[in-house]
Amino acid sequence: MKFAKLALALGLALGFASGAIAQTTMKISISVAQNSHQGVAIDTFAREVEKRTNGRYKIQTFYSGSLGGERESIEAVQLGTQELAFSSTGPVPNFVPEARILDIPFLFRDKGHARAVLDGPIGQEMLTKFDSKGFKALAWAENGFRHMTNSKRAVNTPDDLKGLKMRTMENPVHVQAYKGLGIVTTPMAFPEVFTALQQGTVDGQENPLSVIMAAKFDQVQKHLSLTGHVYSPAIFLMNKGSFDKLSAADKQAFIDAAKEGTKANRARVDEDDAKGVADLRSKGMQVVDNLDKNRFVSTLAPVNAEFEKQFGKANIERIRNYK
Ligand code: EAX
Repeated sequence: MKFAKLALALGLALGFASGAIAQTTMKISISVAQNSHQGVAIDTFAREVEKRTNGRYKIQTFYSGSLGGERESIEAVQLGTQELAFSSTGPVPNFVPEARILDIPFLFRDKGHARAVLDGPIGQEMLTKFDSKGFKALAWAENGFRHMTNSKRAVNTPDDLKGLKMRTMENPVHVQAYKGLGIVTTPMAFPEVFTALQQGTVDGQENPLSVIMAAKFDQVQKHLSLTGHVYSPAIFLMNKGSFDKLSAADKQAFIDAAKEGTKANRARVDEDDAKGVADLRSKGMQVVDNLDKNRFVSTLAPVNAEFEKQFGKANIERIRNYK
């Protein structure tokens, strides 16, 4: 026992002397709670970075918007006051306009389609668009298919959305589309949403089941409609300067750690999607799970024509038809 302690002390002393355990600490943040698909993403990432760099890099994790909302976190990463952030693509187009195309409603058939596009050439090429804006985009991950909730009425058809005041993400594509559905849009950072719903500043909001559960929106929203109107990607972002300072091996370690984070994140989204409706019903929400999506798609036809002009029909088709 004594010997072990002595050996440990000696080892530590030598380690310090040779600088072998010099440690750099970096921050990563999310806007939702730790017990969520995003929490497992950054917790896994932090663990894997430490493991893969033999503890030379330590990742401090921040949850629930404690360092600010997603736009603020991305800004901080761009400036370098925070090394890393994990975010939905909500505010991303304000930094990297090329990413707008991913937030078009009814673009992806299902999660398998979205994951294949993001992991394939289209998604991987888009990751490189972040470089010139001060970011290293380490990997795509997932926020999930978004569904609508509100405190006023059951939403069965697009007509039921007319005049509903809904919080939206600070995302120009969402705002344009939701206006096309007759929604009164109120862009707002996520950390303010619960209070806005509670106080009735807005009637509703839209988010994946993972977020609705993690944020306990069932406490302030009565109706949920499984609109699945848009797929919400997520992304691991790092300050470009911080990334460039890493050795080649450490760069790879960070990228691989992010990929592990994505695996854990997607598995949790699948779990949440499987149990979400039953869970939210048991907490008192009234759920419309059989709406006719085609009616929403056709209501959005004029907006979609606009998107085809803005982003190029061929670019949209390339994503739609990706197998
Ligand atoms: O990233 O702002 C949003 O609605 C996001 O979906 C949420 O913060 C999770």
